Amino acid sequence: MSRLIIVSNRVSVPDNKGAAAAGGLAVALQAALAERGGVWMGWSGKSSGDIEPEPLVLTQDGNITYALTDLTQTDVEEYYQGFANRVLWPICHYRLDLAEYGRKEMASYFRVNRFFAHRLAPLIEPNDTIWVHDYHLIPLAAELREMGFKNRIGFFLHIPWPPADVLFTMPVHEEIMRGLSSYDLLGFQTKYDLENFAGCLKREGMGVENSPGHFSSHGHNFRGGAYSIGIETAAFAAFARKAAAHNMVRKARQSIEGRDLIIGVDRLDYSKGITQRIDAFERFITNNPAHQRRVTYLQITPKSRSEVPEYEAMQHAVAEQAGRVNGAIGTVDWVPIRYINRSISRPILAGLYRLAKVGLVTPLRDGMNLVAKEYVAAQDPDDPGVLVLSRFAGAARELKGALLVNPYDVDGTANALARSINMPLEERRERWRGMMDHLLENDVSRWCDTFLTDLRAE
Ligand code: ADQ
Repeated sequence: MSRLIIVSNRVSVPDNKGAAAAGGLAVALQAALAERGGVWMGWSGKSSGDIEPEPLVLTQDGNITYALTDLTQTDVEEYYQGFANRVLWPICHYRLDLAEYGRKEMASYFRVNRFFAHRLAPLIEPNDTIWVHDYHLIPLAAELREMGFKNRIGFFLHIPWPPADVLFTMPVHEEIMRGLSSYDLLGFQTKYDLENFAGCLKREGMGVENSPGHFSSHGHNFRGGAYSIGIETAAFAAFARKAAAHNMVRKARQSIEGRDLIIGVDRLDYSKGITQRIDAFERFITNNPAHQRRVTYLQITPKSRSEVPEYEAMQHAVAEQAGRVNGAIGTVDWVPIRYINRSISRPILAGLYRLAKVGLVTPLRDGMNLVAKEYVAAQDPDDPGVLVLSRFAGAARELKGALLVNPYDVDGTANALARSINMPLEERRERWRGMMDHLLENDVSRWCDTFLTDLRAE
């Protein structure tokens, strides 16, 4: 079996907290690396200021080498905060209004990808399989090909791929499409994303689809497929079963005092639909006064990308909105919304999901959304809660037992909340069982194996 090289913007270097601290994706990739031996390369998250970063810092753990590089402050601002997070992220989430395109950010994006390729090159052996992750590193394969590497190189996109009319608003869309054409296999979360990609290739004759999933473009033949990412279902369910004993979970149970719990868990990001969700919760209470004082909505939202202005503005907006709604519908003995800005360990998160009668997952657009899957995996089989899920999350293609909602439709989401709180046990069990069986079968290890098997196939 050939060695594996994984390249992603950020790298999950194991620490002494062990697997419980890492998310399912990190655990699955580490397992794939441990099985085959190999390298995981990426950005350290640190800036080298205005001097050229030092050589890669290598850390050996068994047969895995972790290889980290710093980036100059200019590249942190222009490549990461700039092009990746203020151009590609909003465009891939259909937010043209938020895209801040600039030539120097674009130049930095391509420059950092070339820099990554040059740093990685000495570690690559002829038979290695290379797997590149996510929108930060689209041009990496083209850079490696330019340097003469003939290895099999695959790419997985964790976020949505937009239709041509959206993508083409980005002035460098053709370079981005050319970058994708240098891979052997492109993985998308859903077949809708794959169809959008095929549409982008065909629209202005940049490429052709020779047969389903087989493309030619910019002088290369390559394949594309839908590989829906999963979670570590069985391990997460085990966390949830054991979590009742955790102090924090016990306290949470006491504090809801027999009320029904609705839970939302998201990074603070405009794609997650948090403000629309708070509106829907308020509407649910005003339309259903019988539920006043009988439910608590817990929204757990760690800050993210605070250095990007749109995210900073959102921190204030969401906190203010939660405060306003609490003021408007709360009573002296009832705080309707508990809003927490902290990261929570996975075992405790699993316990909180299990306490909740409703998992409210309503992104405006999401590649997959693992919270939806985690919520399902954490439920008590005898008394499972109900997943209310946005139809615009990739997970909606798989989780057929969820109540699907349009997050832009505040009344519709409020009605789904009412329906889920009142759903009979039998229906809850039936909806949950189908989803859980699906998640047990299609877990993150299977996703990883399937992608790598297809990447290695000629
Ligand atoms: P994200 O946009 O980060 O991922 P998501 O899939 O929901 O979105 O994953 C978030 C992860 O962070 C989950 O595992 C969740 O448990 C964790 N998390 C969120 N809030 C937390 C908190 N307060 N404390 C601890 N953990 C918390 C991107 C894409 C998604 C895609 C994933 C994986 O945007 O669409 O599903 O990659 O491919």
